[in-house]
Amino acid sequence: MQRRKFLHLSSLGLGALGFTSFKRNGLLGKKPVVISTWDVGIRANMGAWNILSKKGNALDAVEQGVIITENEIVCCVGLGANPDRDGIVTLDASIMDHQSNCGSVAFLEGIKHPIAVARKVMEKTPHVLLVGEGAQKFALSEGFALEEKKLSADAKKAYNEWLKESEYKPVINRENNGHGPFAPTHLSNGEYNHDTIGMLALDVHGNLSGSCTTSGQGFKMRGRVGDSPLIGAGLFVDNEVGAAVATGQGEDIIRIAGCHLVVEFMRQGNNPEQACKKAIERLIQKKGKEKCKDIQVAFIALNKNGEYGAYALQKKFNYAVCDADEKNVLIDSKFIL
Ligand code: SD4
Repeated sequence: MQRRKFLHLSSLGLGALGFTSFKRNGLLGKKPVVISTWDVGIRANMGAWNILSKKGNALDAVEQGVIITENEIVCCVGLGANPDRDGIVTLDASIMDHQSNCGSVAFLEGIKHPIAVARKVMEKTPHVLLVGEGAQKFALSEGFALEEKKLSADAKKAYNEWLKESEYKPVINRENNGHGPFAPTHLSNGEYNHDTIGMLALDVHGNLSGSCTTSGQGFKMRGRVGDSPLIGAGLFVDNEVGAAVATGQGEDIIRIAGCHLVVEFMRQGNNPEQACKKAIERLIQKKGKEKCKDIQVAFIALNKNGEYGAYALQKKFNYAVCDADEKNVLIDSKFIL
């Protein structure tokens, strides 16, 4: 089931990653590694690797990595993403470092880089989570620009399409098959139906950090906040053990405190893949197999030794891994259903 696609960086026009100089320099300490959700992670990993390969720290790497995705209008993350039911894009993001410092923002409008605001919340406030108007006010006070309230062309098209039916019921975020009411009308290639990137990194100093940024579910109820900005649900880092980040149906990730659970399973001696699998099994146990058929939930995890793994409820979840040996590869996750 696990298939590795070796992506040729040159064919992607991405240039040299610095792997050779990394090897030549013979870095001491831990071998850095970065992993991230979905195939957009391939490009995001490049930004993170740029920092990790120069002995930079994991926190900078996970911030700069996902900023690349937030900048990509073609992706479902950031201000180019699908709006809520009122036609407004609202963003959630979180970040956590090796000292268990964390920061997040939720229901944030008009700011291009929520992950950078989340980091400011972590570093400059006594709080962990700022939401809505308060989060935006804080961002502006920190010098972030207020962007024009305008949907991207793709999001506008998808929203207009959704408005035809505008079924006002809880969203079934089926991210795995590209069909159904919330299918990826947003993108032309028909492959994507996800709105999130989560990233975990281990740096040469042996420290772990993680980040997660999302527009949440397209056409969600106004004010809805998912798992991504909730520490312990969408993201968790414990530098003694490992780190995990989630994607998929946020409500179901929250109900099992998913990422904290994955890290605790690693603490009990499971490797990252086993830990992710056990968390998915817990969800099935709580929710029932039948009700799990219409949702997707996936976790990726990285432990202190640089071992990584993932598990999903359904097929068609993949994640990108970048380290000095493997280069930058996309891996199809194992799944249960
Ligand atoms: C959420 N977990 O807001 C996010 C959605 C997601 O790919 O992961 N989409 O529920």
